[in-house]
Amino acid sequence: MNFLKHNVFLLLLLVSVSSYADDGYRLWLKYDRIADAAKRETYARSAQFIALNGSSLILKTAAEELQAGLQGLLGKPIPIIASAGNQTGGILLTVNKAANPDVQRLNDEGYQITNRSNIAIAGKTDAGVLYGVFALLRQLQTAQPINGLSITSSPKIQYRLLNHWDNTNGTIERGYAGESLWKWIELPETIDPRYRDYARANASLGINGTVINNVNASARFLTAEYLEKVAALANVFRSYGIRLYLSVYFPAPKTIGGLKTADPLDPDVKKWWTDKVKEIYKVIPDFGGFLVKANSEGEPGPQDYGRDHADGANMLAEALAPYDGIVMWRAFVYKADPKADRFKAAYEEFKHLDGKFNRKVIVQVKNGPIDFQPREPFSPLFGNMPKTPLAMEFQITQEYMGHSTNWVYEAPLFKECLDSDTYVSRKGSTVANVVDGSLHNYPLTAIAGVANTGADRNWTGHPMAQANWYAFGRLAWDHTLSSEAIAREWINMTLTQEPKAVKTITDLMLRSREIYVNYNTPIGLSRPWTGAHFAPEPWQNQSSRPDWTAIYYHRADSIGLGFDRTASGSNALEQYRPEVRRVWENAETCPLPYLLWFHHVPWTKKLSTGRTLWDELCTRFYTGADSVGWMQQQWAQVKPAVDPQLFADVAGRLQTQHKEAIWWRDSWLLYFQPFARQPIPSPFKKPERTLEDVKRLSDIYRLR
Ligand code: GCW
Repeated sequence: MNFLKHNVFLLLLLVSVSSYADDGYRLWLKYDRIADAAKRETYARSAQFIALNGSSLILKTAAEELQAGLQGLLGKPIPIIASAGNQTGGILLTVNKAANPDVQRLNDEGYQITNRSNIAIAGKTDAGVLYGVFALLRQLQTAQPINGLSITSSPKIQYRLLNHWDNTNGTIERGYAGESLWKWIELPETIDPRYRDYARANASLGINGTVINNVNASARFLTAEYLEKVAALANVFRSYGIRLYLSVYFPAPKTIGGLKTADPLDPDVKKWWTDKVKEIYKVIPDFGGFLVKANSEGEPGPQDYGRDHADGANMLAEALAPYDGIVMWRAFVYKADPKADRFKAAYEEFKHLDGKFNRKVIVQVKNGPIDFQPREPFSPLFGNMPKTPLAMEFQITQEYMGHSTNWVYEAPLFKECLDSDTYVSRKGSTVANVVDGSLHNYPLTAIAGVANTGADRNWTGHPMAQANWYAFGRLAWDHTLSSEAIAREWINMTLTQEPKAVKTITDLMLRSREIYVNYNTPIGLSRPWTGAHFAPEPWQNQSSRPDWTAIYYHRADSIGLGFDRTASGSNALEQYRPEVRRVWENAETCPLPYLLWFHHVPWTKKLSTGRTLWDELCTRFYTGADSVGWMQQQWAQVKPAVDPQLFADVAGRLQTQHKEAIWWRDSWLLYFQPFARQPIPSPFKKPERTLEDVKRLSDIYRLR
């Protein structure tokens, strides 16, 4: 009796845990039992066993993931068997190299899923099968029909990576979800189970690589002691098809190698790197390669020795030559030149090196020319380096996007860049087609997302920021997916399947980025000055370098606002193709979202909306901030359909977001108003505080 009581209690506890306290840890891989019994039964008829044809590490992972997922969704155990024989109604996992012509058409990591007498998941490699397993689970998780299922899918980009800006001391540069996931002190002896959960979340999206340390790199990662720790992580990631990469500190041969120089053309330096690479592959046989930030923001690099980026990158590529590893060399560079336009820097330093890089080098370019702003035009390097593979670098972590208190769904931002037309050779030469290699026939293709993960229980700080990790991974696999489709998928797997709530949350997500831009940097404003990248400080005019002030970017004066990048200004527009340039260089045809990126516009100028610049700015800032109120109302409506703990968490963050949106609005407008000499137009009520008030607030936020 006691036993029974105890178990009933446990059962109740379990039920209440699974239906009420969602701490977000399980991400989109929840696998809760499908509530609809008929649906469950239909699925179960096609999932009576898993036949595993093969024994590799990754195939084993695939079978186990499928088994665990089905057990959860169907509520019963599914056996893994070696061969189906004549049995039907099961799931076959096969690496199919020769037989099936459809599989032949896949690329190495692609998969095919068919459902005839059995569900067959096939790929050319075991990784393909693993991705197929997650695709099938996604079908079931999102309640899709599986009868007659026939899906083939191949990733459009080869290297799909997260970049972690994690430091040896456990901090994360621009991380808003707690400390680093990697516990360097405990490694390699203690393996936190979370490393595996991290790997499976990534693999479920098709992410196949991860750079585990900050691009502002510590040389320590290349020491034998740290390599042992790093190798322990690689061992975990391997079974999920994820390769590990390291960011390197360019002068490491000096700092840890005892050499007098780190000159990339010096024979001793070359030898040091060759030996180091050998040492790395001894402990990590599938090591992915290096990511390098050099001669950027004070990081040393080849230019310190009179060499260029290609010299530096090629030296590392040569050291990697005997192995299957690559170099991702970042193009995020800009000099402290008061006369220069930071916008032009990457192009100026890299364009002339096109064709000079070793075949193992990919140049990694941020989506925009400046620095992960809420909205930027695409970097002019895309389309202008036909002989050098370019990787896309997006930022998932919300450095300029309101950290962990602002709900911003980033897929629309990623898509806006990927879908931009570079006009390289014909209409339709999108940035995505540059990055996926189809436009210039790149031999290597890559996409990276600066991770938003940390040791917070829910991984990403803001629970809704999980969707940004998700969206990055899904787009890295297939950039043609729509923001809406990805949002729906994620919501169905993660939050709720109640149709009205799904619709409401999808709407919220799709509008969230535009709302943020409106109260943060409307009409093409930007704000990449130093500090926490959080407090709005348009008045900031002092710094060690001009491009680390606010006034450098917005250029407000008594005439108008915005950075003139036409021929009468910095002429950055000349870096784009004529078709792009012609539209953007004319203030009449330049789309409003980019206007202040390229033009210094008079306060009184009438814009296409019929309002003057000043009135338009006010309208954007006010409606943007008010829209957060709308977000709050919408969120309130989904309360019955989502987990209470999650509901309360998001509701709290939305309250903060609202406060911050008003703060942003007031700061910009109170600062600009004396230049514009205009009243806040009706129907908007003028800010209740003064410029001094908001300045004080910013100071408080900057105090550490
Ligand atoms: O956006 C800036 C960040 C730096 C970062 C740098 C970069 C890792 O403020 O924190 O450094 O970009 O991308 O290298």
